[in-house]
Amino acid sequence: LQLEQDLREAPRRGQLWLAYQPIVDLRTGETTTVEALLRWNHPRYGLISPAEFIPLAEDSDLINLIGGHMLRMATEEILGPRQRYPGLQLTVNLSARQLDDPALVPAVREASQVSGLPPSAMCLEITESALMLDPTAAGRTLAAVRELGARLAIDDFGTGYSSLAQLMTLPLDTLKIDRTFVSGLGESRDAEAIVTSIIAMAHAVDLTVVAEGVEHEHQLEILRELGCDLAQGYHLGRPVPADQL
Ligand code: G
Ligand code: G
Ligand code: MN
Ligand code: NA
Repeated sequence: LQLEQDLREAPRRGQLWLAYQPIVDLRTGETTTVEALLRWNHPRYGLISPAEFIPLAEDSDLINLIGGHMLRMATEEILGPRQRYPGLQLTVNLSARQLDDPALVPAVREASQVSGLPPSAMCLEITESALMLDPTAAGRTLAAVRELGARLAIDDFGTGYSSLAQLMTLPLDTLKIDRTFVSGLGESRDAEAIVTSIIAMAHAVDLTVVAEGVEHEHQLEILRELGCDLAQGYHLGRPVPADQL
C-alpha cells in the first residue's frame, strides 16, 4: 500500500521516465518506429520494472493517471527525434484495464493535440491476453482509437489463446511475434515452423509483422529470409532515454 501511494505521487515527483527501443525495417535497415517503455526511479528501491508496478496500478484507478502521464511524455519526447527523422512512429503499451476505460480515447486525443503529434504517427500495443478478456468491449475501444487515426498492434503474439477468427474481427495493423519464438530461431525447427506460419497468417490478413527479442545476427538473417517486415531486440538496439535516441 505504501508502494501504491508512492506510485500515485511518482508522476508529479518526476520519477517516471521512458526508455525508447528502435524497431527496424528488415529491408532497408532503417528505424521506422520506437517503442516507449515506462521506467520508475523509486527514491528508496531504485529502478522498478513496469512488470512489477503496472499490475499494482491496474488493481486501482492509478492506471489512468499513469497511462495519461505516459502518453503525454511520449508524444512530447518523440518530437525532437521526429525533426531529424520526420516519418518516425511512436508505439506505446496499453494494459487490459485501459482497454475498457472510457478515458482512453480522450487521453490519446489530448496527448496528440497538446504535443501536435498526429495520431497517424502513433500506435497502441495491446497484448493478446488483454484483447481476449472481453473481445467485444476491446473491439469497440479499438474501433474508436482507429477512428482517431492511430494504429493498433497485438503484442506478445503466440502466448495467448486467441483464434485467427477472433483476431480477424479486430481492426489491427501490426502483429508482434513474442520473443519466446524468436529466441528459438536457428536452434529449434519447431520455432522456425511456428514463426514461418505466424508470418504467413499475418500477411494473409494484411498485418505488418514485427519480431520481438532479436538478440543475435543469425536470428535476423532467418527473419529476413522468412519475409518478416520489422524487428526489435537488444541486437538492434536497447531501450534508451529520449536524448540518446
Ligand atoms: O521494458 P520492460 O521489459 O521492463 O517491460 C516489461 C513489461 O511492461 C512489458 O510487458 C511491457 O509491455 C510493459 N510496459 C512497458 N511500458 C509500459 C507502459 O507504459 N504501459 C503498460 N501498460 N505496460 C508497459
Ligand atoms: O511485452 P513487451 O513486448 O512490450 O515487452 C517489451 C520488453 O521486452 C521491453 O521492456 C524490453 O526491455 C524487453 N526486450 C526488448 N528487447 C529484448 C531482447 O532482445 N531480449 C529480451 N530478453 N528482452 C527484450
Ligand atoms: Mn510491447
Ligand atoms: Na511483446
